[in-house]
Amino acid sequence: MERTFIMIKPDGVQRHLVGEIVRRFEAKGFTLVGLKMMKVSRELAEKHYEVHKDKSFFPGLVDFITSAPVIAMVWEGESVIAAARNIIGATNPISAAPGSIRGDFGVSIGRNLIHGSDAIETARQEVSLWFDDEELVDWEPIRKSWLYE
Ligand code: IDP
Ligand code: MG
Repeated sequence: MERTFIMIKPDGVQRHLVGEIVRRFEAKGFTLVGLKMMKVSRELAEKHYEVHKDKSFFPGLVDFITSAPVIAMVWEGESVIAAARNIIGATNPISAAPGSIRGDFGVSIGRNLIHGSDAIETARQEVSLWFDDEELVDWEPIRKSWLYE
């Protein structure tokens, strides 16, 4: 079963949207297999966003991600990586679809509430960057046969 790394960014925590965001992934049908609250070190933030290190917004992005706690999560399900990107919405909340998290709760690209892995390989890398194996829980949700044919 596919897994993806999802992080509620400091603005999502500060705006008390943790429950609302978790609810959307649960209600859709995905399974939570890892969750922790943490203050992110500069080292981890820089590694996570390494692909953007030459962009003008990179220093501000690292400052932002390290400014207050985040909620790091791993969610599991069929095609969860792509589905989570849809639940999250476009990078800029102004153009994110209504009904998506960024579309419903954000107004600024630098405060877009949530991160989600964008592909199978990045999901694998990000899950192992943020979580040790023993922090992830294998379990069988009893609703599974009501979610999947
Ligand atoms: P994504 O989060 O939708 O995958 P990316 O293009 O990978 O978007 O950018 C990573 C993060 O960098 C964004 O979620 C956002 O927080 C930040 N970011 C991207 N572009 C800008 C920008 O133009 N200004 C400020 N922050 C930006
Ligand atoms: Mg990205």
